[in-house]
Amino acid sequence: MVTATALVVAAAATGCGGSDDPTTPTTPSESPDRGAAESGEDRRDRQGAPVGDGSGDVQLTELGDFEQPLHVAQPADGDDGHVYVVEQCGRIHRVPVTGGEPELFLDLAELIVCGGEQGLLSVAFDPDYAASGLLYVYYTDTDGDERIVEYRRSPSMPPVADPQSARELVRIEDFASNHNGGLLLFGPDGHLYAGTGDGGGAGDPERTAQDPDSPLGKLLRVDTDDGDTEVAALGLRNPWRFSFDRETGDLWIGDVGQDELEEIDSATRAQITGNGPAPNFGWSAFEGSHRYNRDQRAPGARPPTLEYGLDGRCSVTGGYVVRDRELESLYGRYVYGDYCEGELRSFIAEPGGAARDDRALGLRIPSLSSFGEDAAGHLYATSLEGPVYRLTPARSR
Ligand SMILES: [Ca+2]
Repeated sequence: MVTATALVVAAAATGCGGSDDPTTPTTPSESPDRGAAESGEDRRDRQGAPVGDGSGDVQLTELGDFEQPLHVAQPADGDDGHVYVVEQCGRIHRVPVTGGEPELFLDLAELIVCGGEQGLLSVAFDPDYAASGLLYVYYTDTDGDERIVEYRRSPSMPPVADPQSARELVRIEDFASNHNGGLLLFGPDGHLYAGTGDGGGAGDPERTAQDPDSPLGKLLRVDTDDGDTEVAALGLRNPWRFSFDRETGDLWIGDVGQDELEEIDSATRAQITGNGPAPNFGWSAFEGSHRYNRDQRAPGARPPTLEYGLDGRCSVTGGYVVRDRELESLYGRYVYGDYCEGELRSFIAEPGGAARDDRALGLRIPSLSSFGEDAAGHLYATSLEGPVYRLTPARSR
């Protein structure tokens, strides 16, 4: 049962763009090109490989019902057919993909503050988790600061994380309850990446996003040995969810916007993991393609791959480039959605270029809080109202 109050609270969870600066009127931006239908022969990626038409043939298969779920992950070995569902208020459940009773894997409820955009925000498993038993969580602690902490699996069956094994890698002081980033993912180079928000308030008040010395407003590369961090990308407002294309290693970020524009940013694998300058996505010199803080400069800022105005939508939920061969209509397309509207959409994924053929899939998930991908490339989506889904081929008629 979802009450109106719960929805209002939930609406803040992903950094609802238009709501955090009441002094600035929300001005509808001009409607960005959402992509005209293209002929079949144009539906190819930059390597010339065919991609899906984005037209459907996909259904939502419910995995279970949880308390404010906002992330799904799985160790690289598939963990005997189990995925892990993260609940905002601090619990991680180990869940059979084929259905069945969830097992409580880790409970951090006493360590975190939960509500709005705060809480336990993601889990990532060491690429060698089967042998090492190491996993990493990102949460806002009871002081409202961000923490990245390592845990270790205990030898029990079913497996659980040992709460006594906590080893703090990163602690980031934060000045406001919103814009906390929150996703941990291992990249194609085997390093741990973390998305951080600009700290919060509205309009980048501390001017953190373009400050190379601030850990806020960044994509950070985290050394899991000593907790050292490097800036992998900057100029981000609240990169709530990002992903790496499992085939190309390219980076995709859903960066939650301020008053006018939600944006999806991208960069190639080489631009993120190579030795060149960290890609700059422009905030807060720019909101999407619009100039924003005129006292800020963003040298070499990259325009968004896609931006959209707040016509019933409020907060982008970044997704994945689909590499599940069973989802033929989505193959090679970037799937994303909006927290408020909940409509799943997709476009042809070419990092650095403008989105092509952006279109609705015909599925809607209210309070769409996150996407997730398992070790085999199957896609999941969570609703903060409870359900967790796997995207599966539509049943034959
Ligand atoms: Ca914050």
